Amino acid sequence: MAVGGAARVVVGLCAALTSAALAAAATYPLQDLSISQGNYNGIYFIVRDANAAPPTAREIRQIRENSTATREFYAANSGGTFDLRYEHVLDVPLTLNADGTRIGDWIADAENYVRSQYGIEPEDYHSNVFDVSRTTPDPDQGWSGLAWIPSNNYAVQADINTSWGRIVVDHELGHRIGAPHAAAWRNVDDSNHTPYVYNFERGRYDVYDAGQHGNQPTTLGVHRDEYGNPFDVMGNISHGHFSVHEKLNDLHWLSDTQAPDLDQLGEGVFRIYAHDDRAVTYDSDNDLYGVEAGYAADVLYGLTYRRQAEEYTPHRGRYTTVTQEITIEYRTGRDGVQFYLDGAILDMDPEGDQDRNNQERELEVGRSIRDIDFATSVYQGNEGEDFLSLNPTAPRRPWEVMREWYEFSVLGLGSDAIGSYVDLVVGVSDFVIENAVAGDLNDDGVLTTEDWRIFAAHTHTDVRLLSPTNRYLRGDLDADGDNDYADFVRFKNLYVAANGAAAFAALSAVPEPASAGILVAALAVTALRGGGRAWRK
Ligand SMILES: [Ca+2]
Ligand SMILES: [Ca+2]
Ligand SMILES: [Ca+2]
Ligand SMILES: [Ca+2]
Ligand SMILES: [Zn+2]
Repeated sequence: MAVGGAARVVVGLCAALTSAALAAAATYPLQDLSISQGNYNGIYFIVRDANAAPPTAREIRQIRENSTATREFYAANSGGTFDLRYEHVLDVPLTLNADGTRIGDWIADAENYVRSQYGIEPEDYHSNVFDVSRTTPDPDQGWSGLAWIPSNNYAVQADINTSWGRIVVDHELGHRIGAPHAAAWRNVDDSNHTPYVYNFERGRYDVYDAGQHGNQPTTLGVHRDEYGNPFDVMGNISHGHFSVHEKLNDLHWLSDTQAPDLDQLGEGVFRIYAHDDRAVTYDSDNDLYGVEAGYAADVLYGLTYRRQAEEYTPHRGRYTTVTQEITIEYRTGRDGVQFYLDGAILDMDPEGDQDRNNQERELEVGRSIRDIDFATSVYQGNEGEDFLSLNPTAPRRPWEVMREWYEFSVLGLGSDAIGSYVDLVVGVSDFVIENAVAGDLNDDGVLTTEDWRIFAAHTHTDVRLLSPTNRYLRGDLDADGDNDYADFVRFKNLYVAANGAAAFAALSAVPEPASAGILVAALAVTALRGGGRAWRK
């Protein structure tokens, strides 16, 4: 564990990279690199009843314009590595049922029509987009759009000329290239889900109450809402970018070096750039959409790590160890960082309510969270199931599940030539430090002259760039980012309480903070917090 080490500040790195980023030429997709990277052609099928009027030239022009919006969206998302143009926008009249619904194998009929009437092979194309807005939905049809995986087919029932229709077509194309739904962890308390927290003092589960228990991103029985991410086109409502988790794992638009494993980096201050602010550009000679500058190779667009936690396993009647994947990202214009657990966004913000559309999910600037504050013991509730009916055993305490953990503090926002960014402080803490004697700055369990030496050595230093634990270990006992007179008062009171006034007086033999020395006579006894760390909630 590296708590004692100086925090590594990697933000300075960026100055050198700026010029390189500026010099970089625009990025455009190459030919067919993979399903999600390359320059592709698709066919847009305008499916209609054989007796209805064919689409007008104006309607086809409108579809072309809408496809431009899709191409720009995908250029920005992919960092200029994916582009799908509709090579053909085709009128496809089919015989429909009397009520306007589609008959049995209508996709095969539509493809065969294109083969026979236009001499075009649909399977030679990356995407077959079926616009079925001119047909009637089936009575039990639950979808606005649908992708058949694996195949190149996806259908859109929504009107492509509306903003909803454009979300649907971009969402279905997302499935076509490998993206799953964008989920969220939500502590919904309704007829389907009852979230619980474990009351360690009383040895029982209590129904979660935000007012009483504070913000908890993953209560027991939490709902993993499959479409619940309000920022992501693969959720249900927005036209926002794919998440870093998807760009990394499913779409391969970002690499492991751009969203690296935090376990390999360790503690430090990390500058994470927004992954959703690439400026789009168009190459008219080659009819290609790309971006003015692709994702920079040597900056961070996110962080990832894996950790061991426990999950309740009903058929075993106990908690079992699981590996979780955490992803951290920043979106431009947001006021903090977003955390994802196994690809689903966590709610790190006590603001906002339980509405799935609420966008208060970030860990905001100025706030901190520890790894053990979320999801050390989890159970994903099934719809209509009450977690307590499973007679669950007690979870372990968070620091028993995780003996060592990260703590995150969001320092601030900014922007430079590369883009907008957030600075995130990452520290490591562990059970020993968490439970140590207050004022014990060398973490040996006792308050001695050695702790005073450390305190004195850091007097009047600025420790804001350190994690909460490392601030504390440098004498910032009141957690306001410095080691100053107020911290001295705390240290003195702790020391007197532990070793007596005479022992503290004897410390004058060792170096003492200058201003504190002057004011020593004026010290009043200040009410002390109980043994815990000042930054602890
Ligand atoms: Ca097809
Ligand atoms: Ca907020
Ligand atoms: Ca000590
Ligand atoms: Ca302080
Ligand atoms: Zn979907």
